[in-house]
Amino acid sequence: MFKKMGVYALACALLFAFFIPGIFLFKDVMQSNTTGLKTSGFNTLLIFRIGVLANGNLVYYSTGSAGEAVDAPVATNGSYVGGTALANKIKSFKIGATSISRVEISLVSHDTTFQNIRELINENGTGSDTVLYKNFGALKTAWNLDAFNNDDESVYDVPSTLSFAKMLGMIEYSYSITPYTNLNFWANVQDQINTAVPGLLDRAYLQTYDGGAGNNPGTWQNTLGMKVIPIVWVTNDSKPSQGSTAAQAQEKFANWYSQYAVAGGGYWNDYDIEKMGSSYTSYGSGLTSVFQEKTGESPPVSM
Ligand SMILES: *[C@@H]1O[C@H](CO)[C@@H](O)[C@H](O)[C@H]1NC(C)=O
Ligand SMILES: *[C@@H]1O[C@H](CO)[C@@H](O)[C@H](O)[C@H]1NC(C)=O
Ligand SMILES: *[C@@H]1O[C@H](CO)[C@@H](O)[C@H](O)[C@H]1NC(C)=O
Ligand SMILES: CC(=O)N[C@H]1CO[C@H](CO)[C@@H](O)[C@@H]1O
Repeated sequence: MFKKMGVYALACALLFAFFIPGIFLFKDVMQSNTTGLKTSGFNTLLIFRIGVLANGNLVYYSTGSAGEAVDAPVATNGSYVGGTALANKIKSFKIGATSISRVEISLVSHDTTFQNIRELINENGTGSDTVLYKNFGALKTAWNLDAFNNDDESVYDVPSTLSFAKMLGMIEYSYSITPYTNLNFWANVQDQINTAVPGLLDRAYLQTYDGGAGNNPGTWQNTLGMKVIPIVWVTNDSKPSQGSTAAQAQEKFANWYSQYAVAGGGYWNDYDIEKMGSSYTSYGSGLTSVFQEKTGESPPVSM
């Protein structure tokens, strides 16, 4: 079995049982550096982003190399329609020489996604015969997904958030959040979701840049009642003041780990790493060096 798994995967499995190094995929997964993402020490990829249309159908919205919008319908009327190439690409993240063990899809309120979810649930509920249920089920199967990531930044409707989380739990998604503000809403959601289905909401990523620049991981952990995974924005030419080099990020992670014993760390986002010619290896080791040192595990061996 060890031989089949490969030394690389085995070492990663041992190492990554202890902490969470993640990265958000803002760039179209068909155009980004798959090898860089799989072999730089990350164990979690968050695909940014899936939109929910008013009729419950799902679209993958991302950004191409030249900054162009990439919009691909992926689930329609209960069936996967995103194509084999895209499905194979996403499934490949967890296959072969890789440190990735968890792939999440992120939904954000830059569009009407969370309003649509609220309307769909208010009208037809979350039964297994609804288009919402069937589309999320079809996407999970087609992409071999592990978790759903809630990045609601404006709607903040507790009842539909709870119903939707329970529905995703029925389809066997794990559930995570990526707040930047509104701590009381998220603490309430954490409490209600995990009271209804213990352990369903298992990760809280925390934005520490831009609107969330003032966030203190210790304060969030205390109020949320769970460990957080602070997210840092990599070097970027859109808001340079919000960017961190790999060395600066490493220093932040080290401080947060020693002060608050955070559960890991991560980055926003791969598009900027590639656009700015930065190194996945350096950003990856900004995480592994901090958390691995603390857990006393040896680094993953390369193939
Ligand atoms: C992809 O990332 C790896 C690891 O950082 C790097 O060695 C490689 O040069 C990158 N490939 C491209 C095409 O940029
Ligand atoms: C949606 O799927 C149902 C059941 O598979 C089918 O009866 C219906 O015609 C489909 N509707 C559309 C618009 O494709
Ligand atoms: C609710 O279900 C009915 C019956 O299947 C359907 O006609 C209607 O479009 C659904 N509403 C929404 C918002 O999807
Ligand atoms: C994630 C993000 O907002 N990236 C931005 C970084 O800067 C470039 C250039 O301004 C933008 O095109 C990206 O959208």
